[in-house]
Amino acid sequence: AQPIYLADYTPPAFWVDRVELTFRLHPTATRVLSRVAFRPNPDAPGPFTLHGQDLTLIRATIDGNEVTPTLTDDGLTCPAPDAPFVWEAEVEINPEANKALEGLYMSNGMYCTQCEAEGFRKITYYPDRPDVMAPFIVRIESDLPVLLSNGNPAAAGEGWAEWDDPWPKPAYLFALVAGDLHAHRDSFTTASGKPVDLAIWVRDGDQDKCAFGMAALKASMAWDERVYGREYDLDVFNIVAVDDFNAGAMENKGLNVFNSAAVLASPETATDANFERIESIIAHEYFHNWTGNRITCRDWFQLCLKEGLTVYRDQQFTKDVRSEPVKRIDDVLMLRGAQFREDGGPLAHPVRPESFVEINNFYTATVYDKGAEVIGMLHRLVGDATYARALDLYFDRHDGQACTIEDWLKVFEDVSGRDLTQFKLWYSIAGTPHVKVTDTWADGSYTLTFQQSVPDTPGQTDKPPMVIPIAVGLLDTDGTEVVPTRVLELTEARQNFAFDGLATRPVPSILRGFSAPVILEQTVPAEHKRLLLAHDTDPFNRWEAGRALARQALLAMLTDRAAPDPAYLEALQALLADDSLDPAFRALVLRLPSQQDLTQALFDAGQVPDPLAIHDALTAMETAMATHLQADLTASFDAHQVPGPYRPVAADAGKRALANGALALLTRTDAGARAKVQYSDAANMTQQMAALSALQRIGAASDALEHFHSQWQHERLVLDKWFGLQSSLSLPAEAVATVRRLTEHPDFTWENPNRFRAVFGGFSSNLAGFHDPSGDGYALMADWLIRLDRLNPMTTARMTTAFGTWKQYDADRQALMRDALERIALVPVLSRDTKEMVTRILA
Ligand code: DPP
Ligand code: ZN
Repeated sequence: AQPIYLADYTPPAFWVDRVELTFRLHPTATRVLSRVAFRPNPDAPGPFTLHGQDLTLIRATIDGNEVTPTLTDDGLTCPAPDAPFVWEAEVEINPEANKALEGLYMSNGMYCTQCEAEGFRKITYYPDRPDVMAPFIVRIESDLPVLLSNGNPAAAGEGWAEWDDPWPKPAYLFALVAGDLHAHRDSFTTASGKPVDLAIWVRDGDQDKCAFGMAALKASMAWDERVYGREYDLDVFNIVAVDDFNAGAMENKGLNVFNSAAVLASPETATDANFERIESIIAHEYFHNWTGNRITCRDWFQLCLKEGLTVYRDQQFTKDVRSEPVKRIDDVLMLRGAQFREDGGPLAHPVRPESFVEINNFYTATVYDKGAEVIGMLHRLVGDATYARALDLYFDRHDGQACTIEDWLKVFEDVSGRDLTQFKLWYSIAGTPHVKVTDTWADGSYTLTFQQSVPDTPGQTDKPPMVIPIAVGLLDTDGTEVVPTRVLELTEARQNFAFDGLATRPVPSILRGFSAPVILEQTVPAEHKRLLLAHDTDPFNRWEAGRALARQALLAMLTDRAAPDPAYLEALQALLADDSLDPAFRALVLRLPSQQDLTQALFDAGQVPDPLAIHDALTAMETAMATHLQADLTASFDAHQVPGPYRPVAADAGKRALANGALALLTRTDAGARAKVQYSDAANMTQQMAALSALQRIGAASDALEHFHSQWQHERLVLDKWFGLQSSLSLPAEAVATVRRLTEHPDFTWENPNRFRAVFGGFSSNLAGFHDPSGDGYALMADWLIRLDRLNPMTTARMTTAFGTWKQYDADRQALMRDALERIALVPVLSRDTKEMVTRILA
């Protein structure tokens, strides 16, 4: 397959004015009738071509006259008038055979679609590109009781229903659902007084898991009105939960389709973390109605235009409804864990990629999360008022259009008067910038010197300096803030910033709030880290200082066989007992860097990470924490039990997070005594899972696991947790055997992406298990990726990232991983998706 280049973009040769579709649903032989009004584009004349894939063409007409199109590799072409005309076609498709879960497919007897990015071409012949936007009218014929599509309900009768979506949309936002579904209903009145009927559609038995999602939807609708001035624009908003889904959720106009794991929740079956994730995904998909649907992407290279902005908006929403500092820390953990890792390896690519073979491979942490960081920096640089004016202008100027990053930046330039040429590099330069900082003190003047550089990435070397907003504050050595936060704009390769009029040499707090997605290199004495941990007014940097102390202590254990640093333990002790601090924040401070973080830290320090040694160091540190902080952890555990009925609110969740963080540590030295009690007493999934995880981490969970399986064997989402917990937390020596055993379990329904990801996503996060020196973990993963690729290329390709850091390891492991990757690459009928990924990883 040939790559496609951003530079080759040409507008469509034909526009579409109107689409009418009729679906005669049948599990193995669905007929799709299309009637599409085309109009030649005078600005880009060219042949009439339509995309199509896995379709059986029954007949086609142009203006009522039968035509015989020429079928091509990716669709068809046909002579067409040089004037507006109506194309009609009838095709047959087989939803039941569609296990790739793109296009129209079946999941537990229900029909469902997924069209982003290029799934619509598996439904009918059409210009399946986002810059072709049109209103859709859809008729569904089926005996199933619930028949849904985009837009407003138009008419319905026995065995049919019609839907009318007046807002022009690209084909990737098309959706159809048909099934025996039950509605959880509510309503919302928009700011201008328009009523909207809301429904979450689920399978029988899931009705009790919708209330939280519905509340989140209403909160999102109100928030988007209040903060961005954006009202909803249809009479109905439907959400459907589907069990078989490749991603989290999809923002189809008026008919969002959700992975059931991303919407269904009850206190008994979902954890605090699940509730929070559901809230943010509901918000994300709802916010797409304006940032994605009303204003969409011109081409798939512009994916970050909608995704970066919508992630940024859902992050803002969560900060508003929960805790701002805690959300910022969570997001940075995510960014460093996934995006920095991607940016530092063979899969690095710019926020706006310039070429791809398969677009599905670019729904990445870089496009989404670094894309959101770039918008955060822009917001920080121009300030709140200008940001708000720029967004208003964006919505005014581009409503109904398919846009580019150039359009997006132009509204900021027009509103702020700034030249954003250098800032735009954030969209085209891959790799995480390194910012080295040094300081000097002379005559009451304190100077910070920054040096920036961006490492080489595949296809990119010798990178120019970027615009990097660096939020800085200064403390004195008693911990009093002497200079409040100020945003320095680093634009040169090397730049000084002076602070005058200080009485004594200050302690700097740099990159407050993680004001830019960069790797900060600074030599900070341990006593300054402790000072910042105790006193910084910026909660992010407070946490960051604790994190740095933990990392330093762990690296000393790994490289110098040092004992766990008592000064670190003391600093933690003070923090644990500080009841003025949000328990959720304390829970985050208590959490050690992950195996992934330490792997990266060792690699950055020029060493070869040993997964087993990293696992052992973390265990030793946790044991030391449990021993030295036993009284404090016990007090925290006791003081943060939440009595009464479970509520998924941030305040309660924070207390549970702190108590359960303490529990995990205490379990290291009490042989699981507390965790076993909590497991038996647990009245909600948060408490039950926390206890089970703590037991699994010390290898003492077998009884509880058996109990858990029998309790929850009929709740598929809970069963995913049972699989995931074992693959991700099994002790290193047992992990490969455990995963193999899980794949032989009768409940391992591997064609279901959630179940597959629970086992193999969990396994790939269990670094000491996955990187077993025998290479058995790699071989097992490769076997299953090869197997899944025949059915589901999208999920397979994403899971190949388990091998994405192979070059960081020792020669033996590298050779074993390369073998596994080459074995995948050599499969004769490998999908384009997986082929592109393994080729990039191996390059
Ligand atoms: N467009 C979707 C989302 O990010 C991807 N499935 O919301
Ligand atoms: Zn999105």
